[in-house]
Amino acid sequence: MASLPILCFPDPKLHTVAKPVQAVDARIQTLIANMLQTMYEAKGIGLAATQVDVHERLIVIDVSEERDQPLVLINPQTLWTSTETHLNEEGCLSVPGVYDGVQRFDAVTVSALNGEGQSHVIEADGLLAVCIQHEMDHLMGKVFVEYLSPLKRSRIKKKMLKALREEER
Ligand code: K2U
Ligand code: ZN
Repeated sequence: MASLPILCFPDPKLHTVAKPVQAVDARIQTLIANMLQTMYEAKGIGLAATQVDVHERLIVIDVSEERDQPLVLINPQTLWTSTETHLNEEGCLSVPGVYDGVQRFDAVTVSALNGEGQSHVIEADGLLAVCIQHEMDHLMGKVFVEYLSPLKRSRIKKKMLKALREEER
């Protein structure tokens, strides 16, 4: 297993629309293992393949307290969303140090393949529902800062580019 580098906003590669996974084969299963290691090491609760510069529809999530209940969603499709929504404070491994409110559906139902290629349906609410929506946005090339005002987004972009320049010095 290996930890993978995570793309940071405003890297344009984060805006790539992911393609469907064609086969849940050994390559994908290795990628799943590496994404889970990357997510746990970064203390995240979700990670989309887009964030590790692989543009296929694959998400890993673990919202459990003990960090021992990984969820794999391959080619996820939204089947249902609640009418109710709430504003939730979000962060993102691709935008470190930035947290802000995003309006999300309270509950969602999605279908996906698991790591063995079997189809499953997930009925999610609470933090899992928020995380699924956040990760599925990544697969569509959308980063949560795009829900914020242009002024906030511009300030975040400046902050991330400054941090990148300082890192490269
Ligand atoms: O996609 C990601 O970057 C992972 C997110 C998932 C998430 C975002 C918002 C709401 C729920 C889940 C991160 O795991 S959120 C927590 C976080 C953020 C920054 C750094 C470490 C952990
Ligand atoms: Zn994110």
